[in-house]
Formats: sequence, structure tokens, C-alpha cells
Amino acid sequence: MNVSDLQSHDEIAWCPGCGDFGILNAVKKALVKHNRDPKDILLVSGIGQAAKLPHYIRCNCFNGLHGRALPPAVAAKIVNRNLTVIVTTGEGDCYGEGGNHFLHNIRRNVDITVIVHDNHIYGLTKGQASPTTDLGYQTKIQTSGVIVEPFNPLEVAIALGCGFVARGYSADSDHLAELILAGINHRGFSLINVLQPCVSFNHKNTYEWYSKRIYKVDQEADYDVSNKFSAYHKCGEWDDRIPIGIIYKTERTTYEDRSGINEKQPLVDEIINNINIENILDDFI
Ligand SMILES: Cc1ncc(C[n+]2csc(CCOP(=O)(O)OP(=O)(O)O)c2C)c(N)n1
Repeated sequence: MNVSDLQSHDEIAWCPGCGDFGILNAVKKALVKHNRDPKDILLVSGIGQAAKLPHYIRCNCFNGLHGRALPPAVAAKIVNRNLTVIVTTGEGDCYGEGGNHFLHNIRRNVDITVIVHDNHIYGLTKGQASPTTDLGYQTKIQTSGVIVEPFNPLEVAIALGCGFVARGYSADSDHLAELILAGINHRGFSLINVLQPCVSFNHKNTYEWYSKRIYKVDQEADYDVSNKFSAYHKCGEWDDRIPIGIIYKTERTTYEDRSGINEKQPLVDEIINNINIENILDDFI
């Protein structure tokens, strides 16, 4: 497979210079290396600018409700384990409106990859603070600056025992593609939080701001990705130095292993005959 096999014909509606373009490129690069037929790949999102990404790749796509990307992604994987299921959506969608699903699906540990485009702002709705907006950042709504401590998705994921926790940067799409591929290859819930400048509504976390701070943990010879406590400590670094790379990785029993569904035929392959749909509907009348 090559990139042209993934070419969608939908017109891209992002602002010029948006970090979403780097994430789109990285997802395509990772999928080319993953080398599966587009019919075996499912991209799922909620609502937002980030959540438009599945429209821009030619494969299966489910673009659902705000905050609700994870439930259909998990359901699709459970009934059809042959699919490579990737959620690609915003931090408002995943950690705000969808926060409950984020927590409980890390616990559930179904084998999906979750890529969160973290621009630290609500982009689609034009610039309100999101769960990760830096303290003190002024928006049209938070006119005196944000007074709520930001949500740290990586710390939360590690605390909940997520087996693959990574952070990427949209302007380094080769590195990000490697993280995405590693997330796809990891068995279980994989989180890749992607730092993404929003050129229209976030005037603090810009390309320039990030380029002065970002460094790769992969290049630190003594960094141990399996050490939960040092990983937790790494996630706390923010204002002066910002680590990217695989922050934490460990093997964990998946939902599929525990529930025994891997022993059975996938539900999607079961042939169901003679269903009388009218009887089912009677229960709802
Ligand atoms: C239930 C519900 N609440 C609020 C909204 C309005 N809304 C749509 S997208 C969005 C936030 C988008 O932010 P994010 O997920 O970070 O994505 P971005 O647009 O920044 O890429 C909000 C609040 C909605 N569509 N539905």
C-alpha cells in the first residue's frame, strides 16, 4: 500500500498552518507502514476540527457525537476484531465531553489506538478554554485568564494503568508516525496525545513556543519506559521542557483476553436468520 491508496476526495476544511495537517500526514505514514487494506481500517471520531480527520483518509469512518468517539470504536473492535481501530479526535472531545469514556475505556483495555489532537483550545467553536488550556490563558470567554488547573491526560492514563502512553508533536510527523505505528502494534488501549498548535485561537502554544521546549525521551539513554514512577514524573514536565516519545509501556491483559471473545467467532461473521424486527420493536411501544 502507498499514500495514494488512502487519498480521500473530501475538501479539507482546516485553517492553513493548522497542526492537524501534520497529524493527518503522520496517520497516513503509519497506515502505509501498517500495510493493511483500507477496508480493514476504521477511523472513529467525535465532533470538532480534529474530529474531521477520518473524512480525509479513504478507509472506513465513523464520525459520531461530541465526546462519544470511544464507545463506537470499542464496540466495533469487539464485534470485528479483524479491524484496525483508531480514534482520532480532539482533547475537548476526548477529555472534556468524553472524559468518562476515556477513564473507563482505559480500564476496559480493548485493543484500539487513540490519537488525541491536543491544541489546548476548542477550535471548532472558536477559541474557548479546553480541559488542557494553560492556567492564565485568556480567551473570549475566560477574559481574565483560565483559573482551573489543566487536565494532564498522560498522568491520568498512567495512574489508570494504560499500557501504552505516548506524546507526539504535530510538526514532527515522522516521529509521530512511529509513535502511531507502535500504538497500533501494542495490544490494548494505546494513547498518543499530540501537541498541536492552533494558529487561529491559541496564541500561546505556538510552533515557536513548542520548538524551544520539546525534546525526545527516546534519545535519553537511561530512560526506562517500563518504570511507572519515572514515567509519571516525566508527564509533570511542562513549562520549560516538554518530553515527547513513548513515556510508558507495559503489557496488560486486554478485555478481549479476559472476556474470552477471542475464542469465539467474531459477532460480525455470525449469520443471523429469521429475525422478526417487529417483535423487537414491540418492547419499545
Ligand atoms: C454535546 C455537545 N456539546 C458541545 C458541543 C459544541 N462543540 C462542538 S466541538 C466542541 C469542542 C471542540 O474542541 P476539541 O475537541 O478540542 O477539537 P478542536 O475543534 O479543537 O479540534 C464543542 C464544545 C457539541 N457539538 N455537542
